[in-house]
Amino acid sequence: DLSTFLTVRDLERAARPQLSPSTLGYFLSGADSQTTLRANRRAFRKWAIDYRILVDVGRIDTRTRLLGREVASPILVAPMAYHCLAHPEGELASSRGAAKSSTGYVTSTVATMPLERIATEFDAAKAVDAGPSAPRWFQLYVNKDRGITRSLIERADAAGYQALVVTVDVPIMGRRLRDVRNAFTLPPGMVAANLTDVAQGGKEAYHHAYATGRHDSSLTWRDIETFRTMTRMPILLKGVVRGDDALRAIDAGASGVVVSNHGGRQLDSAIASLDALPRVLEAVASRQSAGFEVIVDGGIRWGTDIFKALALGARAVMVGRPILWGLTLAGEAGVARVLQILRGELTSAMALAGCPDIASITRDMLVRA
Ligand code: HOC
Repeated sequence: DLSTFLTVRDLERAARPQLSPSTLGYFLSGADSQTTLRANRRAFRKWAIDYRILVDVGRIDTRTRLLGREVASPILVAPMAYHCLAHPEGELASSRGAAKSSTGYVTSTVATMPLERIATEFDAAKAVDAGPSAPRWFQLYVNKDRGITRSLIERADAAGYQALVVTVDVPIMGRRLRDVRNAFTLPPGMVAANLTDVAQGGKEAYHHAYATGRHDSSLTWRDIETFRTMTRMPILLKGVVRGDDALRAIDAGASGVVVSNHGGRQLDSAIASLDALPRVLEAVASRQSAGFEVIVDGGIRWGTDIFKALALGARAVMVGRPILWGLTLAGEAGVARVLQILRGELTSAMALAGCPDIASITRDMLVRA
């Protein structure tokens, strides 16, 4: 009975023993000493909510706008690899869980289901919901063979994805010690379904083979400008932590950035994403680039974390590992439960803080803890 899980932590506690040590290690790990992994969580504790009293909160409205469209809430499912490690239906189940919760979903290049099937599943599940639209975006890893990259972009375009999220914090793979020690690999028969260019299987994890073989470490700003000319989809850069890089993203034609350090899985000792958010916003504001979206991910585990990110100025948040815990426990329904918990907690936080809508979650709602 999923209603007995009251918090994301409850789901995590129950999901962990269901996974093999190798998969659990892959999902949980940060890079090296995991300093950034921990810093992402700690950053939220540095802020306290300076609540208002005697505001009419009889109706709480979590709707907001994202890339010019109304969305039901400022929550998106982050792109994550290999959902079939958590549940046999993999991304088909997670995308249905998101769609039925009217929550935006970002399909990973290294999904274990074809991006077209994920799109169809998401749209079919969404059709039963009468609420505002939930976006469906595609995350891109760039291949050395730009023909393959072009084909991925064209497939995402053709499948009706509404934005391209280019990951820019993986010039090389971060070293996750548990993965090295466990010789992490995909089980026989499981593949990165959208990357049929590289022989898969064998004893080395696909993504290591991909990272050392086909993944392009020479990606630069010029490539982002090129991608801009290749698709109708707006482009967001994921993995930005510096103000000057956010400004360059605007110059390169991006429509937004995801302030992120890849869940602490890439550069260990990188700045926590929530700590990076204010300076990115400040830089973007200096350019007065209306409509440029700033999203944040990394360490979101409570509705109050979402509240804090929004108060600092983020347009929306991406949620990663909690989705995998829900998926592990109960597939689509588990993902929906995670999103219900987070949205419920956000709604409660808004009521208790005297913020009936997203626009009222302003910077003055936070003080240093
Ligand atoms: C470099 C090509 O996002 C993770 C994944 C990494 C997938 C890398 C694939 O494990 O954080």
